[in-house]
Amino acid sequence: MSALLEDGIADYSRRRDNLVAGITAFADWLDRHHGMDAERNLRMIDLAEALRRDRLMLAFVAEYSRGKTELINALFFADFGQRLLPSDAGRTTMCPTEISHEEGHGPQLRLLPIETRLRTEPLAHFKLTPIEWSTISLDPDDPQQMHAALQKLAESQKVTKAEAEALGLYNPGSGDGALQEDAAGMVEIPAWRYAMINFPHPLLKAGLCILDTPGLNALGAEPELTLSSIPNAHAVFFLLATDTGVTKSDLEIWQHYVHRHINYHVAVLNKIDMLWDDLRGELAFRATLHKQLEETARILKLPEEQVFAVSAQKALVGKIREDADLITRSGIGSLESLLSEKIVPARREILFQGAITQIADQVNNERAILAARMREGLQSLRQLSDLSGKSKEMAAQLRTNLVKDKVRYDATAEQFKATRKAVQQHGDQLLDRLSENALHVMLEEARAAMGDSWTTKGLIRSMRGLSEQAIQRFNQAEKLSVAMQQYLLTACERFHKEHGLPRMAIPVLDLTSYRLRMDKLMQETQEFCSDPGNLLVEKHFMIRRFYTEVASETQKTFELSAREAKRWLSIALDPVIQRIRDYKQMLDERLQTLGKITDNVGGVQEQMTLVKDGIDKLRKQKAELDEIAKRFESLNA
Ligand SMILES: Nc1nc2c(ncn2[C@@H]2O[C@H](COP(=O)(O)OP(=O)(O)OP(=O)(O)O)[C@@H](O)[C@H]2O)c(=O)[nH]1
Ligand SMILES: [Mg+2]
Repeated sequence: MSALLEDGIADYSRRRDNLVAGITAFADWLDRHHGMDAERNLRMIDLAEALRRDRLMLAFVAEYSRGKTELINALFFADFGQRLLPSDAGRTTMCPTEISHEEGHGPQLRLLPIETRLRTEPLAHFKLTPIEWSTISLDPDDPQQMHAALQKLAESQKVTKAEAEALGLYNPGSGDGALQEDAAGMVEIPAWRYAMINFPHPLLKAGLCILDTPGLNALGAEPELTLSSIPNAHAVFFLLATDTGVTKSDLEIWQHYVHRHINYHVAVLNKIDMLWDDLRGELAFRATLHKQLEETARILKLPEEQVFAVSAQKALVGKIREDADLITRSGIGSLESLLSEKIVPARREILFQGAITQIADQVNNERAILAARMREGLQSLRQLSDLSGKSKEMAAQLRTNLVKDKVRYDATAEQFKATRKAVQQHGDQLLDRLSENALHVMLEEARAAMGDSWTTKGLIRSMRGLSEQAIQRFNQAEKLSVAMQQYLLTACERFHKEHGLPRMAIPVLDLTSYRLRMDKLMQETQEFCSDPGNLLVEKHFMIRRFYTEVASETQKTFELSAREAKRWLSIALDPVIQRIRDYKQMLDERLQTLGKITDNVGGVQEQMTLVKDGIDKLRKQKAELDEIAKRFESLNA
């Protein structure tokens, strides 16, 4: 593994660990000073856990035989001194392969049998059902054993045309590498539908997850890849080969599955070693390569900086033989820096921004609350010192004024109950819009509308209907989210303007990324539905699968947005309510103090000591919190 890439990933995991440590420190602080707030504490643990489990998904997408697997071998697995994942001429990787590290499992290869395609459950369901998979242990100390076990990824089997059709895998004449009938009337199909490799490589342990995909036809056959895995990957490497240039099916993959991708994507022109020619020399090579890079950028409509030239094979060989010149010449360094300097940091940015805004907002809120309480304490102290040596009437006058303030404040606090109720009602409605149940009803209705026949036309109609209804529901949820945030902001503003409470930072609930995901999914569905090719009766199987995946992806998006909304509801109100209560308590305490003085129960000095002690305690709490805040600031640097 290159030092650069290793550093990039190490830095990423170090920062992530620091962030987790910061969150834990804050949770601990809350626990000590706010007593047992179990729910809030659990939320912190959740957040820390989510960060620890965060994955950076990198997908390799291309037509078959462009060198995806070879590049993955060269980038990540050259240390094993051999070609670990099977890469060979012709179609090799038969099924999508996810490579990552999950704690709690030993190194292993899990394979989902192709026959599961006969069933209607989406792939996501199988991923959660270990019993459906074949598992083979991997021994990282024995590269031979690993190599042999991983050959399974290239396994295929021969079935009759009818069987292939039933599995939705027979699609004569569409694109390169389509599964064809042989002389005996048999079709060669993949033995496995999906593979997951769990492996303790440092990069994978640091949260990198790699998705190796098969070529065009296999891509289309598994809608989860095209509707979910690829669009949701953090970065996509799209591969081309110098010897084939940009073919029709390369372009189809690019346009359909990669280019519209909102996340980061680059094109990698592989196999540049095929242009190396000792007789023509370096200059001629550079000129040819330059021309091909320009051409690629033009066809793909991509800035030239986003087109990389490498030789995955020579990079792998160079690394295994420790031949520095060959490694340099292979161009692999450019992709390694891209990963360590751009992709990993960009992901870190997003991850940190999300977590830091969540936690830093809360830390700052606590700091603001402490600062306000300290200010109020000092104010009481000043008032008390003004009173010392003065008449009791003066204290009585102060008390009368304070009672008036308190009455006004209590009225506003009472009104806040209505705000709280409105926010909660909006929240409930919002969650209802996005609830699993609501979606289930929608799906059932759609299913009933199309009847038991699952006819192509019926499916298309119901898919359109489903997508329209889903987007409508999402819109309603988004509107509710805006309204409930506005309610809370207005109420807080009132406390600030009318009673001088400091302005509070209200956390923001932003559903934009989910709306983009919905929009894209809907666009995808509409395009699929209006493609006349998909109306053919034989496509019935594909449509049904697509429908299942659209439903499952919509469900996922609803679920994730609902989770965000729930989280917001559970964190946005508490600090405001607490602040309102704190202020009320402060007013009560002051009234009590003044009462004691006017009633001759306590001396001014005695009261001042009490207030001073209170301020000291707050100061200590604040110092601890400042330390925690500093940790977050250093993370942001
Ligand atoms: N000359 C040369 N051959 C390469 C290079 N990279 C890959 N190959 C060869 O190209 C063939 C296909 O490589 P794979 O890595 O299997 O390609 P793939 O894109 O994973 O193909 P599928 O798994 O079938 O989708 C293999 O024989 C590789 O050795 C390269 O940089 N130069
Ligand atoms: Mg491959």
